[in-house]
Amino acid sequence: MTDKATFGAGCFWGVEARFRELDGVTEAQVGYSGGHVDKPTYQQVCTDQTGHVEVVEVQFDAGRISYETLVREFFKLHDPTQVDRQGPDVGRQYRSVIFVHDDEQRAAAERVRAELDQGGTYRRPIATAVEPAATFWRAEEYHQQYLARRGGSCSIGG
Ligand code: MHO
Repeated sequence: MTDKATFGAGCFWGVEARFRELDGVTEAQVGYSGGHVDKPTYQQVCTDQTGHVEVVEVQFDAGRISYETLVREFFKLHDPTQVDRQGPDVGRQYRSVIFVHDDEQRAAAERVRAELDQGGTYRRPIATAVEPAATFWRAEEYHQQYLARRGGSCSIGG
């Protein structure tokens, strides 16, 4: 059985590539979530006017990797203290957010966030939001597995 997890951590190209590397992650696709326009396009989302975040929707085998491990990887692959931006990419579409699919995911996400916030890992407070999952709109095909197909890397996560 596969479960679903959804994360926003800046430009979705690099985030997708990182999640795909994890054992137990069976699928990952990039898209937009959390906004107020149906079927948003990349151009629309780029304007920061639709309210959407660039996200990665991960399918995983909970028998091989736990949701909590995914949350920890999410924190590692970006800087969660940045507000409404990630590295050179600025705007609310790049904000740090965990879209949770049930109460168990919410509890795990909030627990890990609190632990890292209080554990002295970061010099600044964690800005990551934990919000209920909204409609996931799959991004245009040319954005799927972008780095794998094009080579190169994103500004985050090397
Ligand atoms: N600065 C990046 C953002 C792309 S990401 C899909 C670029 O335009 O190359 O938002």
